[in-house]
Amino acid sequence: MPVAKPESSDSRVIAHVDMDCFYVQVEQRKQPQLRGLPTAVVQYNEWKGGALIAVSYEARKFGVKRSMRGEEAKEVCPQVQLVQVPVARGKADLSGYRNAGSEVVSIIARRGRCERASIDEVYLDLTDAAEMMLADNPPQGMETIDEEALKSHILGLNNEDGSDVKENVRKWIHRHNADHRDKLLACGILIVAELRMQVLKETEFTCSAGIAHNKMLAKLASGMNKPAQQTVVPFSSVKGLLDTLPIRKMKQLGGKLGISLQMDMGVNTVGDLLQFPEEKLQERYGINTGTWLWNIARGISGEEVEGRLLPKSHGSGKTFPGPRALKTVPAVQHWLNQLCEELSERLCSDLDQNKRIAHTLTLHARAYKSSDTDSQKKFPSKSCPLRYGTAKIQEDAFNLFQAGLREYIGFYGGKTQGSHCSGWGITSLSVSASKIVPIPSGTCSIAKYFQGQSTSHFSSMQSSDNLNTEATLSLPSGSECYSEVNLSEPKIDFPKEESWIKDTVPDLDLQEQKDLSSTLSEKTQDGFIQEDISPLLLSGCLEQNRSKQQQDLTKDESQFKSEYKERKGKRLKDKGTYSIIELFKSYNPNPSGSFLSHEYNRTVGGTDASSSSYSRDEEEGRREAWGYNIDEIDSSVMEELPTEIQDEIKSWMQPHKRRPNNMVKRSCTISHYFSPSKKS
Ligand code: DCP
Repeated sequence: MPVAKPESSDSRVIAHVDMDCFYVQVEQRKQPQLRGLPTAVVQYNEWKGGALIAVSYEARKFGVKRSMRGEEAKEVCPQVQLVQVPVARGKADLSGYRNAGSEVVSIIARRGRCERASIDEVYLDLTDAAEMMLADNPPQGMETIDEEALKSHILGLNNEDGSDVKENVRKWIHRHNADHRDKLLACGILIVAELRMQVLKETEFTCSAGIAHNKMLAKLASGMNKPAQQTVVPFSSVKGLLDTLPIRKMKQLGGKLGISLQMDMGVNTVGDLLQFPEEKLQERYGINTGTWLWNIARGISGEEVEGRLLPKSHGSGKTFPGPRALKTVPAVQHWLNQLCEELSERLCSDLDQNKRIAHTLTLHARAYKSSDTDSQKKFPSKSCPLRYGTAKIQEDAFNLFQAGLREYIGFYGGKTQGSHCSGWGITSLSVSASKIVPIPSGTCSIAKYFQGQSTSHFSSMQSSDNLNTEATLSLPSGSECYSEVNLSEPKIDFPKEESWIKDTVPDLDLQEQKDLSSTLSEKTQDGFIQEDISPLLLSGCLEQNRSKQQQDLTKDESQFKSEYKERKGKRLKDKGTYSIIELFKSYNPNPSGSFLSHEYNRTVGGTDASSSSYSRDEEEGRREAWGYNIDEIDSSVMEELPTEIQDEIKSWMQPHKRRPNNMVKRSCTISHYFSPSKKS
């Protein structure tokens, strides 16, 4: 039974905007003396001059390619300027590139629905803007056409007769007898040219663009003429474009499906697909894929521009190729801690700036076994509910790793007694946070969210076997600071049951999977810009999403379900905020251990008791016994808090509001969120 065809998308105007040699441009903006010079950005690993990850167009002319290492690049172009990617926590720090991408997105989004597709590419649905221009000020009647628009490449426009190319473009835009679709594209040409000029003016970055009637064609077109140019695909040129386009160049056909089409069906170009009836393609590849192939052969794609400026997930990953593979549990823990720290930082900034929270923590790894009969076996990805706070994320990620490792090496192979003879190696690690949803603003809601998050999903589990983590670290570089590794627990217990851990990531969609794999190759797809979120819009959103999350759970997650219900029930009954205290505890732990010891024991000590289990008198008495000193609040912690909480704290920090000895009044709402110091 064939699936429904997408509705005709011929009259949409979609642009795909792609930054030119993006990391190079970001570095050249930082160091303007590099502008115009052959330049490349290299990975921080300096072996053979580091791997090139971005190459300027000046350097490309000399034959410098992304696949090269710095030393090779110097051979083909001795004057090439190599700039190292910024480093933090022993890995590439992409935050500067992410933020630069956000600057661009915020400009592009001014003209229509915008979808941030990766760190440096954006889709824009210009249909409304184009229709409006056509109604109010159609290009056909314009006396002058912007120079940048005249430089557009219009596929199918005959420029081979020696005529003036710009003049041909001008005529094409001015055609009164053009059909509606082409008139809309003419508007798209003007709007995108203007946007690209605006991007250059405001950010100093150049970009290239494709303008067509759907996302697929716009994406294909944007890469055709680079840098700083735009390419248009009129409806009449679609067939000509696809007929000769190598099949593997199509999005999603670069992998196994593309290979199968070539090997099994003899399809080398997209045009070759036209010979197969839809049923035949469905028979071979399944109904949906078959129909999708039939559609793309004809340039049909109903995919919508999603209207998403913020990332769907956050990820932090690192690869450990060849001899740098991690071979001991402590080495893995060290790097996991770094990755989790970065992830936690980004989650906090997302919470602060966008009032969004993530629900799922996932660990991915690639591994090998040295004595392996089953070398194809993949390290299983694992996920669990995400708890906020660096220490908790680190703890949970490490537990996920151990669960994955146990499965990977087999139950009894789990005893790795030596630091170098574990028989396995980890060649890449990544942690990601997904299922990110907005939360209702206001301290009460935030408190509600954080409540119930403090108990580890691992802590209540019985252990049945152990991995002995040797105190010796085997880290890839001798320069690492070993003393910072937390090895406080020499023995790591594997939980017996893992029903609360999800295998793989069924809830991540294709884009997110791509995000994660890109993270591993140090190219992330995400980024974010600030967005105003109306409290009204957000109201009730958290609970809705939680309900949805519950629906998504599979049968074997019944334990997590019941834990969730229990916590939810407690949240409804209890307005206390013990868990957010946990969050702060992990930011600002007090070495004396007295910091929040009372609260901490109640939540983490395994009982997961809620405040409702206390009688009112007990509760009042207990509260009276505590206070917190506002001078103890670390200002760096403050900055990471939701703004509402910050405002509340700031108001308490104003001198006229301060109580003697800086003790916060017990009735203040915010006092519930902070670690009290016990009155002596
Ligand atoms: N990137 C990376 N690792 C890769 C590929 C890319 O770190 N394997 C980074 C560096 C790039 C950025 O992502 O600057 C965008 O990648 P693109 O593939 O879009 O390439 P560029 O923007 O560098 O060049 P182009 O002008 O060809 O798009």
